Amino acid sequence: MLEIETTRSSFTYDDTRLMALLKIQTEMLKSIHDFLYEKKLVQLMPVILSPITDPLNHSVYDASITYGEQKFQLTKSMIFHKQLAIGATSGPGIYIMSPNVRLEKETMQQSGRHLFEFSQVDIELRGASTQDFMDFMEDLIIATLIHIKQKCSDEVAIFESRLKIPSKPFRVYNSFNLREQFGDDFEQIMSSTSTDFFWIMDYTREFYDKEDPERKGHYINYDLFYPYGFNEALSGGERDYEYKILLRKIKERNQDPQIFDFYLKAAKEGKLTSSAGGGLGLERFLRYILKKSNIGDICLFPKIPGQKVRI
Ligand code: ASN
Repeated sequence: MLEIETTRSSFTYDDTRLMALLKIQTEMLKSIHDFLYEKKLVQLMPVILSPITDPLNHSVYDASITYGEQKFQLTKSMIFHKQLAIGATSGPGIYIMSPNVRLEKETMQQSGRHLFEFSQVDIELRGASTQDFMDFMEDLIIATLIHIKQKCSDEVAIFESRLKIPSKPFRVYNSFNLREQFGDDFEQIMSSTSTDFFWIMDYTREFYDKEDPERKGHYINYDLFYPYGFNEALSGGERDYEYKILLRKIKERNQDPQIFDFYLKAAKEGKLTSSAGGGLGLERFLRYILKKSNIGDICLFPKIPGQKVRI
């Protein structure tokens, strides 16, 4: 018997449940890899330390270290590496099984879906539009759920979860309209009242997401949501990649362009290109598959904000 103390409660797995969990996780990862392989995407190794990382759209504690003369950030997402890699390679796209560290505020403990160390499959498609990427991800989600249903029905049953295979296309909403209708908690309200996956478009976000050239203050981006209250699955967008636009947006956010010098130099030299992408949280996908309200219950070694880590 292996006992794993997780978040709010002390959840104990016996061997059967732990092995079932890990088998489902293994098949989930295999299915994602197989799907991306079939689509001829190439895989990059993860970057864990970098002079720059995703500035994110919400505030987290600093996670930087100094090595020699240089300061590094622990990766919050590999967005800049994805853009540089897409600019430097050919083919339809790239992906990374990317470990990310985001030192979330303690209040995030209540969400049931936040880890301060987690992994996402981070994907970027060359020259893709929003529609291309959404279509691609819907196929990936459906293929993976079908695969798990075929390979792991006994294991899924142990968790008393039922897997419904969604059909395409998923419904699409606009964040401004939803906020007007439901207030600031619109994502949770929508997710809790939905029985199918859905997209929300047009979030005011980081400088690398593409601003709509025809509608100032609007963005060509998206989040994917789980039904039954499981909330956010993925965020991403089409990208801005032109030097002047990136520089303007960095300055508008009072960020220091100097910090992004290498990335901006690449943009100035025309080495970035048009793409769309996003990151699907892997622990969150597994949590949804097993319908666990607490993400700590599907991780062997969870890092829950505000909770002491034992190993
Ligand atoms: N991976 C996301 C993207 O591609 C960014 C993120 O995780 N914040 O847009």
